[in-house]
This record gives sequence, C-alpha cells and structure tokens, in this order.
Amino acid sequence: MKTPIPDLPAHLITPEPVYRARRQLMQLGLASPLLALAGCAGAQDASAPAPTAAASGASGAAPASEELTRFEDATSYNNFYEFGTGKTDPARYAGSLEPAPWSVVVGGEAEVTGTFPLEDLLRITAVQDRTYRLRCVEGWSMVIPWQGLPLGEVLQRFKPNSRAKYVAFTTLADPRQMPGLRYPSIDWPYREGLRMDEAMHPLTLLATGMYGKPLPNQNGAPLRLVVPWKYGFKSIKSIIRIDFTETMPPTSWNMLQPEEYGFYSNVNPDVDHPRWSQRSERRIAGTASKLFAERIPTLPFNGYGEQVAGLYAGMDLRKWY
Ligand SMILES: Nc1nc2c(c(=O)[nH]1)N[C@H]1C(S)=C(S)[C@@H](COP(=O)(O)O)O[C@H]1N2
Ligand SMILES: [Mo]
Repeated sequence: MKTPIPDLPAHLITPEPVYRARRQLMQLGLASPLLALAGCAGAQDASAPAPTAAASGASGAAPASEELTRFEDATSYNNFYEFGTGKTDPARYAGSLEPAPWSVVVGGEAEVTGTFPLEDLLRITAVQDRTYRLRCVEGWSMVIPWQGLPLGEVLQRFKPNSRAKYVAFTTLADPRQMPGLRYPSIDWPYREGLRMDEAMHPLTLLATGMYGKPLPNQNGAPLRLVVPWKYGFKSIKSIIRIDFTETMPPTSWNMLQPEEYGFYSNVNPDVDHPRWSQRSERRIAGTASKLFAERIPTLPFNGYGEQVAGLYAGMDLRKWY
C-alpha cells in the first residue's frame, strides 16, 4: 500500500520553525544557501551524496580539528543488540539484514500518514554531509562523517497536528534477519523517542550513509537517527516506524533501567551514571594499533551546547536526565 507524500512548493510546506532552523544552520556554515532554496522534492539525488566544504569546516557540529574515527573501527565496534550484545557481533551477523526493499510506516498525530517506500522519503529533501561526535553512555566516542536528511524537514512533510508533542521511532524486529532477538536483552522492538522540538532541531539527522557510502548494516541500514548531543542509544537504527504522539513515548533503555537511563539522555558530564562517572571519555579515533585514544573530558551536550542548550532552558537536567 503506497501513500503519496504531498509534494507542495517549499514556501507552502516550510513552517517558521524549520525555516528558522535552516537560517541557523546557514549561519553555522552547515548548509549552503543553495540547499536552503532546494526544499522541493528531488532537488538532489539522494543516492549520490556530494561531499561539501560545509561538511568538515564549521565549529561545533563539524569538528575539523578532530581526527575521524577510522571506517574500519566505526563498522566493527558497534552496539546493535538485534545482532547480539558483543561489540563485534553486529559486524559479524548483520549480513542477514535486508535493507532493500524498505518502507517506513508514519502514523499518529499528523495529517499525512501511511506506509512510505524509502525511495519516496529520500526525495523529500536533499542529502547533507554532517560530521558529528557520537558519545556512547559506556564512555567511548567516535567522530563520524554522516550523510542524511535533516529529520525536521522530513517530519514537516507529514504535517504533524497540534497534538503532536513527541516523535516515537521503532526498529525492525524480524527474528529471521536478526539473531539477537532470540535473547530478551531488550523488550523488542527497540524503541526511541524525541520531544518535537528536539526532532525538529537542525542538528538532528536521519542518516542514510557514512563516509560517503550507504550505511553498513551494522550501523543501522538503511535509515537511522543521529542525535549528536544525546547518548548514542538515542540514535536508533534500522527504523521502520515513525509515530507522532501526544504523550512521552516509552523508550527501550528507559524501560530496561529507568534509574539509569532517562527519556532525555543528553550528554552531561555533571550527571553520573549510577554505576560510573560520565566526566570523561575515550575517543575511538586512533591509529591501527590502538582502538582507544587517551581519556578526554566529556563536554555538556557533547559539545553542541551552543546550538541546543536553549531547548532545555529552565529544566533541571539532574531530574530530566
Ligand atoms: N535498534 C538499535 N539501535 C541502536 C542500538 C541497538 O542496540 N539497537 N544501540 C545504540 C547504541 S547504545 C549506540 S552507542 C549506537 C551505536 O551506533 P554505531 O554502532 O553506528 O556506532 O547505536 C544505538 N542504536
Ligand atoms: Mo551506546
């Protein structure tokens, strides 16, 4: 069943928050003025992401001075429990995942809902290059050059209504493709969620590729979230469902250990995990001989505070961890 995504002129479908978000991105040097005009579907071929100067230059979101994690490490040291809980399990077993054909169900509090082939979603807006730090709650981090669509621009196309306060995401849960589902490590399917303004923030990416290649299966092919100011587990992989909801949706790690993992999960060196400190981290960005670099301090909001701290103004981040 195929539902056409309305293909309206950009000036009709781009509401004020997204327009402002784009302007903010341009000011950060993260989006070219050309892209800002290219809001119409099919503006750029999603299958051929062209690296841009903006991808590696700007401060904060694109740490030019930071060494990239090696492709080999980013694709062999993974968390993707659907393929096992060991770090090397995803690379070993994710070959059975079938990322094509793929479709995503969009439901809940929106005018446009239905089942959409991935190809149609990829035509909503242009693919962009974004180099982001990703900080796992376990205390390691990576620097990864992603390609993807700004999530907010995609979501806007479905015309969320005034009851849409959150966005819930669901990963595929197919025991035929995912051997890890045999174990109740998580109450499958893997679920994540964002508050609407977090989902609409220009840094939030719906990733389709990394290092200029399509997403490897172990990294969440064919479509995953990347929310660089939050702990890695918010960056849900292999998404098959997106729902606009009025209430805060249940999320996998919070369901599993509510004392340890909250809904927000913003990277915060001042709030320790109950079982370990979150003050520092070790980058996986090294030479072939050493997986982890020396310990470095963890930054509030993973270093993206200038862009995102405003989303949480007035909130006690010890309570809303
Ligand atoms: N569906 C799903 N998404 C997931 C996970 C998972 O187990 N299942 N692990 C999360 C965790 S804990 C991290 S740190 C990142 C790791 O992403 P990477 O393997 O691409 O570095 O994926 C996140 N997304
Ligand atoms: Mo993680």
